[in-house]
Amino acid sequence: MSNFGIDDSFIAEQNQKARPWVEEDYEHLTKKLRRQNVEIEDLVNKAQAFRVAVPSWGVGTGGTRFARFPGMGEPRDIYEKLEDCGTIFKLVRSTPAVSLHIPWDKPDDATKLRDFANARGLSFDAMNSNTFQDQPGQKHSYRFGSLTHPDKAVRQQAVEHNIECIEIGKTIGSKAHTVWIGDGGNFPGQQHFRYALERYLESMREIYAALPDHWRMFIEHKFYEPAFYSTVINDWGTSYYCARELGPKAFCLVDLGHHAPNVNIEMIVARLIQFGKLAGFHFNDSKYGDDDLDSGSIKPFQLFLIFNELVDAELSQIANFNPAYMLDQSHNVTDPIESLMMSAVELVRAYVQAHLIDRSALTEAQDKCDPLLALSILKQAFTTDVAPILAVGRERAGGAIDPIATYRQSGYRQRKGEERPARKVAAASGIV
Ligand SMILES: [Mn+2]
Repeated sequence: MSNFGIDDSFIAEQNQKARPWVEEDYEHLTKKLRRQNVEIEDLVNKAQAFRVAVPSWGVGTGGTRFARFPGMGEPRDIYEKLEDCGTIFKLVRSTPAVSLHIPWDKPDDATKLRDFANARGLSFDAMNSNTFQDQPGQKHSYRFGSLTHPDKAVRQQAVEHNIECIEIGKTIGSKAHTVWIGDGGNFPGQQHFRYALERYLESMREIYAALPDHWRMFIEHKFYEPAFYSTVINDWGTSYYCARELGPKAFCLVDLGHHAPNVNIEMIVARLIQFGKLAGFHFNDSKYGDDDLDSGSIKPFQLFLIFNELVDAELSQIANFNPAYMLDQSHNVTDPIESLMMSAVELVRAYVQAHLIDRSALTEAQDKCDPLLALSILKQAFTTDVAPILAVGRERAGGAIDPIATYRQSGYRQRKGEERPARKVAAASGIV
């Protein structure tokens, strides 16, 4: 049985309906930007060049520690997850890479998996290990930690798992390995802070030694949860220290949800860029904690300010500046495909808007100590509606002018509901 997919002619047909407004708005925006000495075609090129990876676990419905409400036609294995990732890529065009989580996505045959993905135009982004939960048949438990556990045998098991992830990654064409651990303590006195960090470095050195030459290692910090009193890799400073200790292939990954409320994340980004250790991002948004809400849904201005730093580094041609972008969200009440598409679009929007900032005027305002003018220069870029640029960029690349409307019109989810009757055991829904 061949599975349903949205074909190019359907997308083209849907695009025809939207073309009149796109053309009108694009023409208007062309004139508006020209008054600011900005050539709109340059921004379309920027929009088309932007890439963000989709996490395999993002296409399944997420959950909280209270409950999970499965959606219709959820993917039941890694092949069905890739099918959904392929659909997202087809409509938005900015998401050609998928990030796997092992063992959730452990392939029976890694070569077959790679070929399946490649046939859909997909490639593989960073690998992700999982030592924050126990798997069936596992010899040692991670209940009290993994890479930092006091027992050497537990640490060794966790190290070997990470090396296994790298081995799978080599076959499927991945070039990075992300390590996030839930290790920490729930009570004062439970863990010796210095010893735990020493053990972390000892374990990570073994994993680092298994990295192929052209690979990068991403260290993901998080200030709390699942440990509620202390976490071993709790902030960017600790992450930076470890990345420096490990060597030139180790970098610091920023997950937007992994900071205390109101922390100036864009400044952390600037620091890591300056120190040459920015790995990239796990994009999401949050209101209270690690909420894993859709990117740009709560603090779009913060997202823009982060991209301001990224674009500033890009335009300054900072050496070895090559951040990896990935979405890391939990879709509890929406269709995951719709959320991921909208989030990918929000990132391109912030990226294009950041390219609209008049940087020489901003530098002048900074040098003349004019905060009001500096802010107004940022706001002018942030309040410019770049939707026509994004729509034209997608359409020219064969994607949808309106990805959500086209997706809904296609009946994809209903068809998957028929093709994928729910299995008794639901897929793991953890999000990091
Ligand atoms: Mn993350």
